[in-house]
Amino acid sequence: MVNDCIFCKIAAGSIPARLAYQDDQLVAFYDLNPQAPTHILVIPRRHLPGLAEAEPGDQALLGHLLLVTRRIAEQEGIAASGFRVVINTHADAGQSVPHLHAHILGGRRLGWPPG
Ligand code: DGP
Repeated sequence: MVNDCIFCKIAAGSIPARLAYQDDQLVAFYDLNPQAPTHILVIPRRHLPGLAEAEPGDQALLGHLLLVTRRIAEQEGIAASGFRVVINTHADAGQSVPHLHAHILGGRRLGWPPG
């Protein structure tokens, strides 16, 4: 837990969020500023600043996270119609919260390439 990290606080339950999924390693919650009809963030409970800071020892966690995004897409009813998983990493990608998070986006046709 990093004291000034908003996502650590959401994982700990000290900042409220509408949860979509949780287990012993991950928490998923609806994005405050949704960019699609379904927009959910999946984070590890343990503070990890981002994908660029992940290490070989995080392999199982990252694999679990990816499979959970699919599970949540199924739960939300967007697995068949299509969904996108995005991990913004560092400034050029627009990462604004330095705690690893995967966006799950769906429920409409998503443009490509992204802006
Ligand atoms: P990124 O730009 O990839 O770092 O995405 C950060 C996302 O986090 C952004 O879409 C808005 C969301 N967000 C930021 N603060 C909060 C919060 O307190 N609650 C929720 N539910 N989402 C938040």
